Amino acid sequence: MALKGSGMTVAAFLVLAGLYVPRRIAPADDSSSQFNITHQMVPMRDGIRLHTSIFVPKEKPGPLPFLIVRSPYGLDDDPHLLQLLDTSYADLARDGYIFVFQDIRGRYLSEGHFVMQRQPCPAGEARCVDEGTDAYDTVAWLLKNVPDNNGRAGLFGISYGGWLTAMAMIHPNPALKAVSEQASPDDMFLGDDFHHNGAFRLSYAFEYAAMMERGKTNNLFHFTDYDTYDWYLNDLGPLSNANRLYFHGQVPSWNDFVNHPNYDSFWQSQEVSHFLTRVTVPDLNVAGWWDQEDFYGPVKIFEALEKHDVQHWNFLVAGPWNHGGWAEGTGRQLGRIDFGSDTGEYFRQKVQAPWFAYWLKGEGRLPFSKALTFQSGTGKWIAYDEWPPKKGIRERKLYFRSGRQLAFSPPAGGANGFDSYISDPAKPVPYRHRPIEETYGTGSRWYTWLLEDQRFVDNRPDTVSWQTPPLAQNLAISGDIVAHLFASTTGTDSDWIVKLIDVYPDIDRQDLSMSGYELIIADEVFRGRFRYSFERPEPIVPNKITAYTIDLHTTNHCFLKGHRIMVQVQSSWFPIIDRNPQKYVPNIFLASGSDYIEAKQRIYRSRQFPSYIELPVAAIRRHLKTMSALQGF
Ligand code: PG9
Repeated sequence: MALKGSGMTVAAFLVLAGLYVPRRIAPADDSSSQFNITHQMVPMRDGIRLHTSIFVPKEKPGPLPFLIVRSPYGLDDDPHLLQLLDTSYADLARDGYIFVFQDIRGRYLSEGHFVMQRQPCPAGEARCVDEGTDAYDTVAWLLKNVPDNNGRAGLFGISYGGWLTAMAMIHPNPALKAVSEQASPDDMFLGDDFHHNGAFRLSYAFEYAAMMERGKTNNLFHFTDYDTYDWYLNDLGPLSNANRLYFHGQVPSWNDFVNHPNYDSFWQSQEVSHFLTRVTVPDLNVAGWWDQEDFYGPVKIFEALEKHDVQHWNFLVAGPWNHGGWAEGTGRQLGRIDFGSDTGEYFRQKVQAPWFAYWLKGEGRLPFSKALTFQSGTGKWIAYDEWPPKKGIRERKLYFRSGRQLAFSPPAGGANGFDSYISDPAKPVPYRHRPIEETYGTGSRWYTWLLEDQRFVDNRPDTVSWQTPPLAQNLAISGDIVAHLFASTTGTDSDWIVKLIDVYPDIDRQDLSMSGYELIIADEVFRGRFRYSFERPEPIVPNKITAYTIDLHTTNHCFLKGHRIMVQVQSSWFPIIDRNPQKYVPNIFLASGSDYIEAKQRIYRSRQFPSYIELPVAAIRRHLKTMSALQGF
């Protein structure tokens, strides 16, 4: 089935994003392929053997470098791998590499036991194995056993594959000469797949744990409702029902979620960036502005490495993509949004392929020097010498004002300036248009939900919106966005969801069907109990005006003349985020139905309590060069 605008099949997308529901296909006809394919069980240092497929190009004269992809989602399907080499990896294949695809420990055809994001070995434990040692041993084996290699290896992957790449960087095999971490999670409590700011990513975490930990191959959960909004609300109900009715303690990650509701050492010790205290190998970090799974991760990993980048080996590319969207299709369109050029093809041809060729073959030159980000709105690739950029950026505060307006001048009114709504956990705000198909199910619209038109909620009684008048001129933001809310609730816990939105003109002459479209540019949820500390949550004092600082992350976007800037606030985003009971309980995973109560929310916009969004407004800057200027494209 084609995903709108990209022409990619869901199955192909799942492989690239790392997630692949295996299909049985007839074996590859080797004779017609451009590769000699062999399958090996490669031994690791503890004797466990990993299933590894090696594709040596028939027509490319060696010696060649290796390009390795490691995955938990099943790399045992040669026709499919050949299809990838013809599409996603076509530019790399054209340059000539020995491609290596490996099932990780405990998954698909590999031996051993799978552990969700197996932790790196403690220093000095010689017998310990982890994903880094497995990558190390794989490179060593390949160098010795595959003829006509040039002694260099590269490793790359998306999401889980990106995380495996990051793990391999901690103590890399000396022959590992370049890696590309793409959409790796960094911190599963603060910003990636399983939680955001302590708010639990219910539908994702539930379905992912069920898929990964009930067998050696992907095993989708069997829903009894097509619209999982209904299922999570009525069949599951409070989170305490998950083990009682469905998992029965047999899904290890679910037990971890229940046993670690706060940011304790379990989560802290998994944070990827704290392992990255050296840049051991050149790394191309890749992120998508509309990544529905792991946007926080690649940016944090880039930032962590940046502190140690003495050799100038750390790079960032961010573009108008969803999770893994740079890897297949043209990348011109995502959901309803047309970005004006083939951004995915551009990345694969002009960035990824030359970048690997430079490090692994010593050919050509680097396509950019530090960060390359796509500015949505204007549709331009811009090269920067740092990210977030500082030169030419002015931090400006966009204030919530009366009459549901936003303005760059602060409100003048007294303490009573606020807007309010009722948040009722019995009727949570859907995070995307219903029906909400299961995440990785047939026909799922999961992949583009962050680009859905937000008009579907802006007239709900439990959502509040403020907006500017139509802009008199373009306004570009490049860098980090932060929401500062002053809010109160009648409850003792609350979620605050903030969305920064680009509202298209009331009548859009360029494309009438886009008139009034409300496109999310930045967004985040914050679970109120963690406002002072993620380690030690505290109840909110009912009706007390409380300050919240919510990181809306980083982007490069131009609000065009005639568009408006909008901010929406709501207190539920269901079922991607579990319902906050709104009554403080020590552990929401153990809450019962009666703990879920209605609350009256107020968002203040007065002189004393001015809620605002901090925006990195970019001046028109002469020192910046677009990619076309840099490369003469
Ligand atoms: N987002 C997926 C994931 C990565 C790492 C851990 C858990 C889930 C993925 O697409 O691989």
